[in-house]
Amino acid sequence: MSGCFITVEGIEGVGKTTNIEFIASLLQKAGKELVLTREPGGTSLGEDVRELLLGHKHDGMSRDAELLLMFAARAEHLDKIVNPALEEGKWVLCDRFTDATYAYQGGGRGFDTAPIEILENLVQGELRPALTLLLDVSVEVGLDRAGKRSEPDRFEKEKHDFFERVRQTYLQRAQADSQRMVVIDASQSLENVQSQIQAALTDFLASH
Ligand code: T5A
Repeated sequence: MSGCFITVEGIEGVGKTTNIEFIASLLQKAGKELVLTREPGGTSLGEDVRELLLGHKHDGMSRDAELLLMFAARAEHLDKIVNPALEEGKWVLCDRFTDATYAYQGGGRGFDTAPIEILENLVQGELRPALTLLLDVSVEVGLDRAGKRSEPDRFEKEKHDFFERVRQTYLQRAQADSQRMVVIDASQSLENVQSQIQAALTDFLASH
């Protein structure tokens, strides 16, 4: 038996961390044995790579190095956490995955889709999320929320235009793959956001 892979995406401050425990609790109530994880990170090596990517020690890192570090962390994460859990029939809920690479390194940094697809196929084989919840807010709201919470990391230091391209890339991907990606209007109150999430999960669980 194989499990099910669900991801949560969106720009900075959209509410992924706030909502992920809620999503986990809904899946557990539905009787799913769940592994909760995140990218970049999720393993010892991946968390070290996360430090390199988000910290300021390597401000000005080349975009090639950034892209390859994302996929290096992902390769380890798939090998150690995600694939073993799915093979055991568990459900895996992941805070960000390869849609973030298309959005940040593709839309944000300007990489063509082709090199990202090559790395995606190399590192993931056929694995793709079965469901992706895309939490969407305007860049103004997202950055305002993120700024109130903590000091800006290496990505959060980017300018408004960068996040606008990230957001638009996410929305274009959702439009092109609407069976898998469900857009949640995360500008609403937390209660409203969670009822949209619950509706999307109820639909998904009815067929899985
Ligand atoms: N990255 C990642 C890439 O470039 N490529 C990749 O392939 C991958 C995997 C990771 C960074 O790495 C980049 C993208 C990222 O820049 P991260 O920590 O995973 O960083 O992601 P962040 O977006 O930085 O996480 P944040 O914690 O900033 O944002 P969240 O988790 O979306 O937001 P959250 O839940 O912390 O909420 C922010 C604030 O808003 C409030 C919360 O209480 C909190 O204070 N809030 C609301 N307020 C009002 N109404 C609501 N509905 C609210 N929901 C939340």
